[in-house]
Amino acid sequence: MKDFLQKLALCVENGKINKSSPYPPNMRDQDGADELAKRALEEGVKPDEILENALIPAMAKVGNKFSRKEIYVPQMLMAAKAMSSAMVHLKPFFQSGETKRKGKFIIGTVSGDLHDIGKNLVAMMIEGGGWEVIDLGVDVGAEKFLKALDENPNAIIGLSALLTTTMENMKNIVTVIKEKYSSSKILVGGAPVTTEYCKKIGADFYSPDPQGAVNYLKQLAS
Ligand code: B1M
Repeated sequence: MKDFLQKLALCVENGKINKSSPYPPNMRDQDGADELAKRALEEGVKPDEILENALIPAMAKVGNKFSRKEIYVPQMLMAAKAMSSAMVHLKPFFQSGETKRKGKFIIGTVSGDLHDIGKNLVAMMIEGGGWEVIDLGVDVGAEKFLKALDENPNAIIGLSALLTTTMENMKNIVTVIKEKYSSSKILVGGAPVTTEYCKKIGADFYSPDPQGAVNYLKQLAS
């Protein structure tokens, strides 16, 4: 069984989505994350075992390689897609409550900003880290974040910003959230954001990349 999960982990690490996917060329015509996750469940492997022993370690490896600049955005996106194709089979078990997730994470790109590639990568990595992700999309203002928090009061919040012109909206969102939920944890990121800026606006943590975000959440959950 261990071999089986190792194969699945390798598919995620290398971005092998399913059998018909031509990427990566050296895994052509082999089963991908889609088929292997489905088969694992059919053979009685528990969904949380698949997540903990295959998907999460594979995505952590991907995140670390990306942080070390050993792989780039396209490879990371393929890995995230492979992970998502496996998650399709696992999700019903998590949604039914039969299998528990580590917690909830609400993420969005701040108001005025339509960039979502980095935000999506962070969301996918965090989902791959075993969390339920509520993705509010782009151009998200304080009210929408508050509404999501009202519905999920213990969730951790993630704000992404790519534009220097609208990153100031991050400050307003953090202020409004902290006014109502003073103990909430807010993680910020995006190209123009820095640790200094994070401190200045009263957010809790800045991560330059998705793996740092995953590590922060892991630390909060322990
Ligand atoms: Co725009 N754009 N863009 N753009 N765009 C930039 C950001 C810009 C730097 C290009 C430039 O001029 N050199 C510039 C901003 C300049 C500035 O603010 N100082 C810019 C501009 C000006 C604009 C427009 C205003 C252009 C115009 O219309 N005149 C306009 C704004 C629209 C709007 O948002 N209101 C605009 C539009 C667009 C497109 C729609 C065409 C497209 C976005 C498509 C999309 O996202 N779906 C686009 C793109 C693609 C870019 C560039 C080329 C690439 C951005 C990107 O996706 N990078 C960008 C130039 C560049 O960066 N070379 C640029 C890859 C992505 C993986 O990185 O998002 O940084 P990034 O995410 C990283 C980290 O930052 C971190 O993790 C990710 C992986 O490491 N991270 C987090 C991100 N969020 C995080 C959250 C976290 C933690 C980590 O915790 C919550």
